[in-house]
Amino acid sequence: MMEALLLLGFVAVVVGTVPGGQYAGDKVLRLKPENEQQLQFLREVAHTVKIDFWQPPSLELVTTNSSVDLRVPAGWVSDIQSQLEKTGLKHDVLIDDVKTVMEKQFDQVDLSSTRYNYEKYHEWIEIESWMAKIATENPRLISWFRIGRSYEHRNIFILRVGKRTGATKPTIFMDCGMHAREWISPAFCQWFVKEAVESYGKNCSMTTLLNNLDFLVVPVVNVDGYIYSWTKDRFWRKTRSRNRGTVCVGTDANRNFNAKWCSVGASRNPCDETYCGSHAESELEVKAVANVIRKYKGIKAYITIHSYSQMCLFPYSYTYSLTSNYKELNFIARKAVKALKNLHGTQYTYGPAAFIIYPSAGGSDDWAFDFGVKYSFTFELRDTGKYGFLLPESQIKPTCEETMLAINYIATYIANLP
Ligand code: 9B3
Ligand code: ZN
Ligand code: ZN
Ligand code: ZN
Repeated sequence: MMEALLLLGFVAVVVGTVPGGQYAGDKVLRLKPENEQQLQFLREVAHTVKIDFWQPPSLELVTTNSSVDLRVPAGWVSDIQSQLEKTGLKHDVLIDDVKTVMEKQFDQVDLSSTRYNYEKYHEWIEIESWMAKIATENPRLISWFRIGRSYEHRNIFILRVGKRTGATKPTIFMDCGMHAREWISPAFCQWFVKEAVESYGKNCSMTTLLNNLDFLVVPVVNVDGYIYSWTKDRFWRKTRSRNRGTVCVGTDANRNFNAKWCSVGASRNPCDETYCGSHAESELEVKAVANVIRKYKGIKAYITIHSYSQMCLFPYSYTYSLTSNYKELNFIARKAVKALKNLHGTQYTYGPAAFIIYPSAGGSDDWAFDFGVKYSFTFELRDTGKYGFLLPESQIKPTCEETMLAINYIATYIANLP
């Protein structure tokens, strides 16, 4: 018995240290519950097994006929698959072995040791020193500030990108990395800043944009979560703040904004992925973003970058009501996804989030909109589930290039407003 325990302990240690080892044999399944009975079955499974909801991020957001992507732990796969058959719940296997795909994620070789490689995913320390470097090397275009501290006392930085003119310019606020596991998001914010400095004075449309607009870019909002997704749990979504009366950690930053907070599509249970927090803006990271938007004069548009699903969303999420400028937002979203598609044919859906994904409150785009930033968008970048959060590095470039076209469309629209 003692030997068995020792062996178990040994296995646990080994599994815990191999990167991705803890996910060996895990599968990602896609299913479509078609009736209440199948939904009930899914609830029971989720109750007994710690399955990881990828899309949507929690059980509460699952409805009949919506598609659900789940990561099922290796030990439960055969059990759950056979139960699914019995219930008549059809499923596709999106990822056959999570560990294998996790390794494939880093499929880009680093050819240059001197230049920052924008086609790779970077850890927080690299991103932090990248910010300092790009800001000091481009003083006429970029300045950086600390906008707050994370729960674990790390600095949250913002880059202001745009030609210094002395006047206050119309400004576009863009944030990335609100959800830890959505790694393509910080990669895009970095790509955007790179494109800005490399194209200024060379590319006509980017030069005009930077002469007439400022961009406020937060490359990683949820710094603690991002680090945790690199070091402990690749599929971590929330912040890393401790909760009272439970061992469950973290709050969903995109349910913690003060927009009909926790009224729908969010959970009061700290153990859930969509936990809305103890109160609106309980998270320092959320407060930091909201404070900038409150205090900074001239913010005309808000853009937040997430993944995955390939969508361009706008308010509202917390209600099925349409905004007063619905027609204009829908027009902009349609044109933005059209521009995006032109490059590699990538298809995006677009519309008010409540209709297009799921109704949920406390989101940053809804809050910014109600605060007065009437051009407010959430992007869900690539892909549609083949790799999900494990989008390979070889897709960073095409993803960022096409997304640039959508952002460029929105920014040009804002610059040309009367
Ligand atoms: C969610 C909300 Cl609450 C919102 N206002 N806009 C977009 C979303 C979708 C993201 C989320 O937080 O679930 C996708 Se990762
Ligand atoms: Zn790196
Ligand atoms: Zn997200
Ligand atoms: Zn997402």
